[in-house]
Amino acid sequence: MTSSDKLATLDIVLDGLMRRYKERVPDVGIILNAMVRDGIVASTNDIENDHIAFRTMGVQQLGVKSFEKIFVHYGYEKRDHYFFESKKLDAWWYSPPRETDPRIFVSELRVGDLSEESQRIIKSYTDEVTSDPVDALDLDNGLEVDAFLHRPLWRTPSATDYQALLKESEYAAWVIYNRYYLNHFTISVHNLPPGYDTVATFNEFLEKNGIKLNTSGGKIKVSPDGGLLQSATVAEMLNAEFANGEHLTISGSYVEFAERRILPEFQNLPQAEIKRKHRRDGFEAGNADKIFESTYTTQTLK
Ligand code: OOG
Ligand code: NI
Repeated sequence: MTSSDKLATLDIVLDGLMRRYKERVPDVGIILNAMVRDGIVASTNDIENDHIAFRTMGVQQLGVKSFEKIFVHYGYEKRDHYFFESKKLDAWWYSPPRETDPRIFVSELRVGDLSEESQRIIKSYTDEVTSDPVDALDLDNGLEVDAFLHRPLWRTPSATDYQALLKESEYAAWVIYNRYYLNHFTISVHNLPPGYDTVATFNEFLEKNGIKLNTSGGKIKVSPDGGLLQSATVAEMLNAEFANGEHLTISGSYVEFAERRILPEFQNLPQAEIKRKHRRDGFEAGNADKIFESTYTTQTLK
């Protein structure tokens, strides 16, 4: 495959992710439509996707080292590692092959750090996957990869197992049910017109449109260098069907907003010359720690 074929395949995979995510998360349509209605963008195609995020289970045959093979194949490069001690998570971010593609943030539950009981529950599901499922995929077939990302890896969980996991790790419960569904996409606000080009002003627009924001650590999460400002919606609640036809209302996915400020060394460049590479890149552990809570009951039940 040539690299342009790989990029065409990446487009199929990203389109598939966004299509199903929009169906699952009504806030996406509400926000995009309001942006067009208010003339913030001429069309939704003009909205920059800063990054997308996935969650994984850190067991032998799954986790980041399995999942990342998909996007590394399309030209993504693995970058910094982040560690979240109290949430028992590791994460990495990946820089994209094209400036117009989203960055990718992938986290992984440190399953071995959980109680014996939670490990037993998780493994009763993940043990159904006996070898790395990504190795069995034809990564050059975009539709095959799209189908993989939206098909169950293990049996439908029981409501009891979901609730038991929720008590110890809300992240574990989220992944047992939602698997590789897109966790969020992120609107870059810094290239929007004045009045909407900061997280602070964009949050006002969101709240005027009835969108509920994650308040953990404050609505605006700011990196210590001041260059990366983020906010996020509270996850959409789903009426989810569990084993034996039981139903529970659980967290699905959410939407994030990012403002990447121009790096000090490029402060004097004319506005028209500013590209992605002139702005604060990467992620920030302190911000991420709070953004994870967009799917936690401390936010969704408030
Ligand atoms: C990811 C939370 C972190 C960011 O941009 O720092 C994050 C998650 O909720 O899985 O999205
Ligand atoms: Ni994010």
